[in-house]
Amino acid sequence: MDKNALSPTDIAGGVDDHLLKTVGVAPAQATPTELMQAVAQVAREQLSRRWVATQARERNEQARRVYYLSMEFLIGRTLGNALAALDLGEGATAAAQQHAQKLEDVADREPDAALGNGGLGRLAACFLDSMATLGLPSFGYGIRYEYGMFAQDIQNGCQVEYPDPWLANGTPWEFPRSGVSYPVRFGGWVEHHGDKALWRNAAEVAAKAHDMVIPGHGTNKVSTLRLWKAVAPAHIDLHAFNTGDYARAAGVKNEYENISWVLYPNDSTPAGRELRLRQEYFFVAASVQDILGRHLEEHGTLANLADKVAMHLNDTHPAIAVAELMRVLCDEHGMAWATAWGITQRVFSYTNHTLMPEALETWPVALMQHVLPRHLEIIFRINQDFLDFAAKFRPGDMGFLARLSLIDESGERRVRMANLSIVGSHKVNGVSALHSDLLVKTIFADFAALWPDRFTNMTNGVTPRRWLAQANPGLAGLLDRTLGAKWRLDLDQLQALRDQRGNAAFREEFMAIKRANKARLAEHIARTTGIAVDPASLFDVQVKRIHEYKRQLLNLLHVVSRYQAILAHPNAGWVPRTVIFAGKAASSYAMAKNIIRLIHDVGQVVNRDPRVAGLLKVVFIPNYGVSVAEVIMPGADLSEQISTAGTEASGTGNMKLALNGALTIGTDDGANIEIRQNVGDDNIFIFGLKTPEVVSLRAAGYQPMRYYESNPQLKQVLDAIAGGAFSPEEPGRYRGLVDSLLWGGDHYLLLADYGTYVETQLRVDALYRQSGEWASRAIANVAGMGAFSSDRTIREYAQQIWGMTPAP
Ligand code: 26Q
Repeated sequence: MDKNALSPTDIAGGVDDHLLKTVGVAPAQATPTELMQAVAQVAREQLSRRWVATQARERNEQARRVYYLSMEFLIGRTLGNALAALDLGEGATAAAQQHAQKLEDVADREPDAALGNGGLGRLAACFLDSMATLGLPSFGYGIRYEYGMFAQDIQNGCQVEYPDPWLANGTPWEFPRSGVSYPVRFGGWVEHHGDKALWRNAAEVAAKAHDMVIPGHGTNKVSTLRLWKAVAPAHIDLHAFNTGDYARAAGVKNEYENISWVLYPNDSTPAGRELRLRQEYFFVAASVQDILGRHLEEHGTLANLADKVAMHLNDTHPAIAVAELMRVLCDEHGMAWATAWGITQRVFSYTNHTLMPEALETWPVALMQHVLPRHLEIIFRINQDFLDFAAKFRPGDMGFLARLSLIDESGERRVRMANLSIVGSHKVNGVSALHSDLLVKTIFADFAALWPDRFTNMTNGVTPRRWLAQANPGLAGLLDRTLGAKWRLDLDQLQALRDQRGNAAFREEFMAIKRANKARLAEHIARTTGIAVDPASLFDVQVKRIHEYKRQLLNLLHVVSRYQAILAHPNAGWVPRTVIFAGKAASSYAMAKNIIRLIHDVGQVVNRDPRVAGLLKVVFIPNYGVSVAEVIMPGADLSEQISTAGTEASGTGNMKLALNGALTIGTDDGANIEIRQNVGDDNIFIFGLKTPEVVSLRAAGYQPMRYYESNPQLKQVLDAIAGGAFSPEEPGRYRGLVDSLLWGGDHYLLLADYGTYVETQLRVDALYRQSGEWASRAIANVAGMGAFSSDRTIREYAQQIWGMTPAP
């Protein structure tokens, strides 16, 4: 494929060369970390070649490009993926062997690039992988956070957060582009001279580009992730510096550079913090300058911008780009407002990732006036034009206009970033069929009435390279032997596995691989929690951010029920289970942190009770992230996707788990519905209220107490938790948590779904006892997951939203 492909000898030689010259150690004495750095350098050189070639080609072709604007890219580790994409895996394995090391241990030394919170950030990383693989001319744009997602430690059962200094030892993967730097301005005021607006800013910071090269698989093409670092302008507070007041000079420098210091956690409610707004504008302003600069270099005019540039908004976090592009086109390039607006709407598209109204991003008008005075003016003008148009659609309907307005006028005036994104885009999408349907029926119904064709669906996907080939080499090997290697680039080929469901030898091999993956996961659990779990037990897995709507607490109610039921009926032939949780709680989200603590407290009691030994274990794996997920996904038997129907936009962990042969127990929510359609009703456990039933139950006046009073099993569970059975040293510890269910309205309807959930878990047991049947259904899950490759998702975006045709 690659005429520059390196032989194993070249690779081993390159590694030794880099150990000596780049890392600075004697090759014979290299530690695993040093070896990791040297192997990375060998890959880096090849990436660099591909980057230069790709850029030259796209420039020559004057290609249309897509720019994916995202505050988050949850990349994880790069080495394993880069070696696979560059076809250097075997050579690197051999090179490591020459140093008496295993490549797996070497790769383990790389820190995760955790520049994201969860699903949205990881989706952006999967999309980059697919854009590169499909050869789509593309850039990701984001922030080079000095500190990524916090590291989670558990102390006495409680989450403790530590900073994530992922750059402390440098990273071999970035290319600092010293020549690519743009000024980004903040604050001040606006002067109007005739019809000209002049923004007199108060402050300015430099945005410096740091690129990560994203290799495509099965192609020499790459994509670029360009991350911006904030750097104080050189002249900053020269006076303090010259008078020897270094502390003050450093303080001023920090005030500028803190913009790219740390990733904001996804709080239960979005924080209205000024620094977050500065972050959003900072990376948008730098990206827009970079994009327009490249366009002008290649085309010499902005008139054809929309023919050559697509900019995608990953949620509303970069929505200020709509106002920024208008500002640059009108104020800096003298374009007429209407012309600029036509271009802007053709350039932008927007993905929404949440239905929950309280999670929609808004900024106080007063804050925006202070930080971005010119942008606020532009937003007001966009709003005026828009409301004039909308008023003709439903004359006299003031409620309609108030809901559509870019400004929320109830209470403290706020800018609605979702409204700005919709008005400024030609396409708006949700991330699963149900979610996209609910968007136009609920939070965006008024916009859908105006512009029905603007709204569409793009069901999420995950990259099979990381989430199957890399994470699960055992299963990947079996697939290669059965189907050939092409499934990596054409995941629909997994369909052929359906024929293997009845093949006893195949089943046996498939389950042997699952057992080995479970043994590996059990080792990870032992190492990180000190708890010994039995790989022969059913591994029941719920891994995701801790959120009330995701209902980790419902899972735990089942665990406690099962514990009590085993005690009551010890000889009922229980299927041994290990219930595995992992996930981070936002630092300010008290209820989420309390749920983590309860999981630990239940574990403390259950795991030490000899009466349930061998039948039930509860573990919480600390510091969930991409690399931990790569160990968990392949080792799961059962995937818990139990959000209240209508709350989980899509989910992507559900896809990773099913792709690795876990059966799903889940609600009729997000992408679970499409997973069911693709794997078949018999191969998934769907339970609980459906979205319309959730709506009508709430409308009828949901009374959680009724379920408590009528279900003795549920009553026993809640009484035990509330009474301190799992916190004997502080019996009242979970009174408040239980009260929030019984008296606080149980907003996410745990008690309403509890009964069917527990029943369904018994059906899971029954199937697991028939190991051949279970294997057949697990295989059916893998076979049905072709549709959930992010390659399919990106093809849809390219064709239906970005106006691009990827190579077939
Ligand atoms: C907002 C304001 C201030 C600070 C942080 C935030 C913030 C940051 C991250 C708000 C939300 C997020 C992340 C949301 C997210 O991950 N949503 C998930 O997106 C996935 C990909 O589409 C879906 O699969 C999940 O269903 C959805 O929850």
